[in-house]
Amino acid sequence: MADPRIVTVTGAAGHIGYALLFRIASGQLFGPDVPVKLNLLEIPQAVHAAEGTAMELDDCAFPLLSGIDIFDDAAKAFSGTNVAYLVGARPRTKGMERADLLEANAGIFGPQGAAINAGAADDVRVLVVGNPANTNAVIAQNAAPDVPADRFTSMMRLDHNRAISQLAHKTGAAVSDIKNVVVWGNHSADQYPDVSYATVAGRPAADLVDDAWLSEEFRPTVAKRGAAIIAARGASSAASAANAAIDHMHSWIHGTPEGEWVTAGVYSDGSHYGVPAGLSFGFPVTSADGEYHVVDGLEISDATRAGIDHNIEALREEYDAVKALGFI
Ligand code: NAX
Repeated sequence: MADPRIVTVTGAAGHIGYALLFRIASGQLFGPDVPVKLNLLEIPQAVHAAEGTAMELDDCAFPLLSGIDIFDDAAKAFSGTNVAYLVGARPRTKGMERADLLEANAGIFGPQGAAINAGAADDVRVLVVGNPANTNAVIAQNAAPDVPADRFTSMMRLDHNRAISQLAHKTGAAVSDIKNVVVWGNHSADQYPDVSYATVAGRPAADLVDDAWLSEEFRPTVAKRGAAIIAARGASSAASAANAAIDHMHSWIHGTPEGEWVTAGVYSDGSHYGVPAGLSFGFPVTSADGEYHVVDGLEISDATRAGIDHNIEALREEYDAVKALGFI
């Protein structure tokens, strides 16, 4: 059997952590022949709760789980890490300004990026889930100058999956018949879910749905789905977020099918669709040979252009705020 892959999950005692760890340990990320070692990172107050999760992982007797360690020290938690899920973040609390939120999260994602830089494996892949995910990914990436910038990604896959599902419901098609939706930009209400290139059982989605549905139902439903889940469950998306986190990393490691793309928040090098360098932006991406590649050359309508530009503006404001605070 291969050597164990080391997966570090921050915020391991939280809701998403609870939904994510068991799926990784059961082999859904690397496949049925690859053992996994889990490193759980938590703040000191939550270490005991993480121990409870580790006890349950033990009780599953997963054949592929070679060990679990729990840390409250990022340097130790990221030592030798192949896959890093940065889930734990500082939530926005009442009265908190955006700058306060960015500053609090920079205090988490900066040191974690530095710890990844210092000790992670050469092939480390990072997915930032904790919000504001795109800008937290930028902060972590800037703190890791020796790691290739494109190893830092942010999670847009839940938005992508939500878009697929809404289009499937509307057209009566199976989810598996929907290809090539994309959610441009930011994992926030600013995002631009787009079916311009999507197909439904091989037919252009644009022939099956009208503009009124797209602007009045589809885009707001996808963009505000997180809030709708909170209103219904009384808690934020956890299992669907963990599922998307598995999907994102699975596509990255194992590739995407020929002719199909997914959405990922990836490092912008400034050469795609006018998105400035340095942002972590939701793009259509394919994956091959262990790397994500932005799908280039798509024809961009005026509406999509406006959607992309709106997201550039939103993410650039966050970027500038973090820069002004001295974190990047
Ligand atoms: P929880 O509050 O249940 O768990 C967060 C955990 O992170 C807690 O156990 C906390 O102790 C831990 N934590 C806080 N600071 C830490 C640090 N410095 N190091 C290690 N652990 C730390 O939140 P949960 O529901 O699990 O959500 C986690 C994050 O995912 C939130 O920021 C949330 O907004 C974000 N989400 C992102 C999504 C995306 O698509 N990008 C979708 C789902 C989710 O809303």
